[in-house]
Amino acid sequence: MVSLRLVLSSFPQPSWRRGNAKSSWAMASAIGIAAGVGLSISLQMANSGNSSLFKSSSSPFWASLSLTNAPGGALVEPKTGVEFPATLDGGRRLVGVGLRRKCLFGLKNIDVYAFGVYADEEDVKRIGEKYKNLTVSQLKESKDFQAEIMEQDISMTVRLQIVYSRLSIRSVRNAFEESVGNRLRMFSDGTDTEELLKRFTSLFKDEYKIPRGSTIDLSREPGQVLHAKINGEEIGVIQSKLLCRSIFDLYIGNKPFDQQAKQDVDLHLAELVQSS
Ligand code: DAO
Ligand code: DAO
Repeated sequence: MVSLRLVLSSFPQPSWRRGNAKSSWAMASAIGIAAGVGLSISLQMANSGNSSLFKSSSSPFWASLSLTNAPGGALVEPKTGVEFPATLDGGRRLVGVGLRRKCLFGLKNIDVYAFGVYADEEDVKRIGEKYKNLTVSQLKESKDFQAEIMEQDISMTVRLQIVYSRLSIRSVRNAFEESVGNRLRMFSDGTDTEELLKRFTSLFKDEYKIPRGSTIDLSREPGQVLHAKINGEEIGVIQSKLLCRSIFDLYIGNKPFDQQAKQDVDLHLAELVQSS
């Protein structure tokens, strides 16, 4: 029996994500389809807080993560309905989800991918040790803490789930050269950024296919090593602190793709530090 797990995004979601009309539409149509073919639907109320993964903890961090949760701990990006697991590779915790949109020809915005940001719990706690005297609301605003998360050797992953159905490798390469290329130049201390950019974009082989539903994991591993995987298969590894920083800056830097996602990440990292 297939069970569809859906989130009622219209329920109050103060710190995690706000729902919108689109996800309500998606939910309504999913219900319609499921009813038509006789699937069993179990509706998870967004604020029920009954996640089996998190219910054993009473800390504010886990409590707020369970707001949009389904059994097993998965979380849903509300505008696209894309689901992200609560943990990756054991110790990496989901700390925010968001949406990458792109404006085409100055005319219309397309939803390109939903993303989830994951950080290694132990690494974050280690960095957070010296901020223990701050409250969660002070820590989530701390530029020093944010800069350390960005630059220190903290294992992190951003998972991209493609939602745009006509994505070519060529357009990925172009977008990457623009978004990451700008940041490489901005943060460079004199390193040859063009060479670094080419080294990375040469990993995007023309024969790769990334249809809607594909998963891309970009991970910072110990020693500032960037790993890229498509659907779980490694396509390349590059050691570069500058490249790691430039990629994570897209999601949690000063001009992130999704401002709400960055705020969620800042809050949940702060709660993670204070949750022990
Ligand atoms: O249809 O050619 C087109 C326009 C597509 C724009 C896509 C932007 C790509 C953004 C980066 C995706 C990274 C996985
Ligand atoms: O959204 O502008 C952007 C850049 C996102 C980073 C995309 C990295 C893609 C890495 C692997 C692609 C393989 C085809």
